Amino acid sequence: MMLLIRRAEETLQKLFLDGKVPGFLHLSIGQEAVAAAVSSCLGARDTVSSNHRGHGHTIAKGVALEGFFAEILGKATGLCKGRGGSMHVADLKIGMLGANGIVGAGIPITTGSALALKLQGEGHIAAVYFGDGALAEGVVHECFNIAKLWSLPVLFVCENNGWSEFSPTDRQLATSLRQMATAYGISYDEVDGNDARDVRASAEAAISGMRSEARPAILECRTTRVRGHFEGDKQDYRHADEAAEMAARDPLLVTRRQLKSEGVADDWFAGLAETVEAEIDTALAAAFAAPEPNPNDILADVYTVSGGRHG
Ligand SMILES: Cc1ncc(C[n+]2csc(CCOP(=O)(O)OP(=O)(O)O)c2C)c(N)n1
Repeated sequence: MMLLIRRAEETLQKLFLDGKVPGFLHLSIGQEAVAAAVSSCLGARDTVSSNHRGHGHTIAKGVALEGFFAEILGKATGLCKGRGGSMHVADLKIGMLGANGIVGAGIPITTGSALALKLQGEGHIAAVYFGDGALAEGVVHECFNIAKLWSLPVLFVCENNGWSEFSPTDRQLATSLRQMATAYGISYDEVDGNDARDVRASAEAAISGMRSEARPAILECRTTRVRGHFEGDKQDYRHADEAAEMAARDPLLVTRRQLKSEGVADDWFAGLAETVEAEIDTALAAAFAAPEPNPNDILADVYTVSGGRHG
């Protein structure tokens, strides 16, 4: 899964350079272990939502790659008819409530979903991925409060990569997520977000508890944003030695080292790379072959303030 996410994003990166991707592109390269490990603990009826760096979360939840690429390329067959693009991919069929360009906005959506899942009483949970930049948003506090007060099964997954656009976290946050968790009485764990096994062990423990007894949990994953805030960001605000540190902590290499030490052969990795490549090639070819949206449909699914509906 981590390799699929990495290769899908590297593919998008090239397409963006060729001018084939409309809008902005925020890549999650270096953060793949969080999405892959958390999603490996989720079932089809569990829900997730995400932020502007959401490709990995969407792919890990099980999106059909063809519709995913078509969406980002703005095609009519995209999961949101090509209207959302990279920052707003949603697919309710798989429980993906949406990526979101507004920092922190996925958090109340997911908390609401957790309330619905609790009322259904079938043990499903909701998970939300957000960055450390969201921690200074007021809505985070409101959701921590209500999730604790109403015992909602929501897993708050913070991908703490130390950056919020071009500012380090400590320039904008007066406290820490650990202290916030203590203040709200929500169970909390901090893991190495670049070690998929570490993330999975913690997510699994939290989620299994949440299924039997609805309650919130917070998981803080220390991770690395390898690319700039968006594609094209020159990153001249970063120290040169950060790149070497990030390379050593690459989550794909961490997992590869773990598997190799357990005897997994090089051939297996080569076979996996081929399978992933073929999957991406097939999906991308279909997305490119898909039709552009019809301009006559521009008002379809648009709601007006007067309550009328076009289309
Ligand atoms: C409410 C709101 N404020 C500001 C912005 C502009 N903005 C976009 S991304 C971002 C920083 C996000 O940092 P973080 O949440 O840590 O995620 P990361 O990019 O590090 O993955 C900001 C401030 C926004 N999109 N929404």
